[in-house]
Amino acid sequence: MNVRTAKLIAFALVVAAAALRLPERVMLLAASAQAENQITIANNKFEPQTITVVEGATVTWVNKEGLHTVNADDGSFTSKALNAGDNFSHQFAKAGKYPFHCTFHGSKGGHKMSGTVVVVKKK
Ligand SMILES: [Cu+2]
Repeated sequence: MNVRTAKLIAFALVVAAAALRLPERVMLLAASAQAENQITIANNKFEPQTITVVEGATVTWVNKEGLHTVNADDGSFTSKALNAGDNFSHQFAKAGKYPFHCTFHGSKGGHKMSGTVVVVKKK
């Protein structure tokens, strides 16, 4: 083949590769949007410790290791004991501050393994 044909083929391959990668990028975008309302559980900590979400949002706790619980200090939500790989989700309908803790490694009032979900009104 001549140089011109080779260049055309190379160009077509680049376009095809870019087109094939598109669904992967869309999935990455979707994943990062979801991660916004996510709290990771690892090393006997909630990460982030404080999360701010909008009314109606669902927060998901993802347990990466150990045995933990997610209990609202006021009892408005309680998870079962979560093993590594388990998730827990709760939807927050009303604006307010929702402190929570792990019953095994923390306690009410922000002691040790604990965190806060701050729910703000929709604009
Ligand atoms: Cu714990």
